[in-house]
Order: sequence, then C-alpha cells, then structure tokens
Amino acid sequence: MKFTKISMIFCSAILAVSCTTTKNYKINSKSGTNTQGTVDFNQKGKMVTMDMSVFKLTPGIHAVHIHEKGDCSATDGSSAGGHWNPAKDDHGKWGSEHFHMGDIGNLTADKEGTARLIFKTDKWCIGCTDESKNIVGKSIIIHAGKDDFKTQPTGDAGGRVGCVEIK
Ligand SMILES: [Cu+2]
Ligand SMILES: [Zn+2]
Repeated sequence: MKFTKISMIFCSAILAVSCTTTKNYKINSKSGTNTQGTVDFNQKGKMVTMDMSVFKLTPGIHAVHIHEKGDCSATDGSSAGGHWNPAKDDHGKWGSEHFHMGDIGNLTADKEGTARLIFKTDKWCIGCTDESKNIVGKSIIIHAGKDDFKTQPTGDAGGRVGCVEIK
C-alpha cells in the first residue's frame, strides 16, 4: 500500500516534467497587407516558447502582442480587442515595472520583410485553468509600426497587419 502511493507521486512528477503541449498556427494577413508566416507554441513543464516566422512585412520594427479576444475576423484585426491584460497593469516593456501579460515587444523585419522572434516565459500556459496565464482563446497581433513601450494602452504601434487566433 505504501509502495503504491509513493510510485503514484513519482509518476505524476515525471508526467509534469515531460508533458509537452505544441500548437502551430498560420498568420492571417490584415488591413490589406500580404503578411504571411507561422507561429508555434510549445510548453514543456512550466516554460512556454513562442517561435514566430513572418514574411512580407515592411522592413523595420513591428510590435507583437497577445490581444484579449481570439477573433481575427475583422479586416483590420480590430475584433481581437485590446492587449491581453489579466493583471490590469499599465502597458510597457516586458519584464519592466509595468507591462501587460500580452506585451511581447517588437520584432525586426529585414530588407526582404522577413522576421523571426523566439520568446520564452513561465508566465503563460497553454490551456491550463489559471486564466491569468492561459493564452488559449486569445490572439497574436503583428502591428504596422513599433511599440514605444510608453503610450497607453497600446504602445502607439499603429494598424494590425497580422493576426492569429490561439485556439
Ligand atoms: Cu497589439
Ligand atoms: Zn500592452
């Protein structure tokens, strides 16, 4: 009896560490642009990694955020709502004193319009019951301009050129 209990605890510990969740999405172009690419999420233990490859952007800096609604239906992406902000904090740079849970930051597109961004955090989860961490049901928005990390509540990042519903 004692042995069974110990082995059960041992197994669940192993599952928690080795359990991996993966989700892969295609980016939807918005606002009359031709934005293309993929966003992959991977959760291993408590660590979530986002790996984003984007093509056909304008060269330069583009803001990337998680927005609060998993709805990319509007042609300008406005259906995705504002920044995902479960803690009701101010907009800002990730890891600074004030930031939204969706404030990923900026990516840089090269002169061909290609960009890659890899972002890792243990502040998110993929489909867990903690709604302050769960990214499922939200969206990723790629903006026309860069995030200044100051302007409230948007970072003054301009229009929405790409959108992904995180299902
Ligand atoms: Cu945004
Ligand atoms: Zn924000």
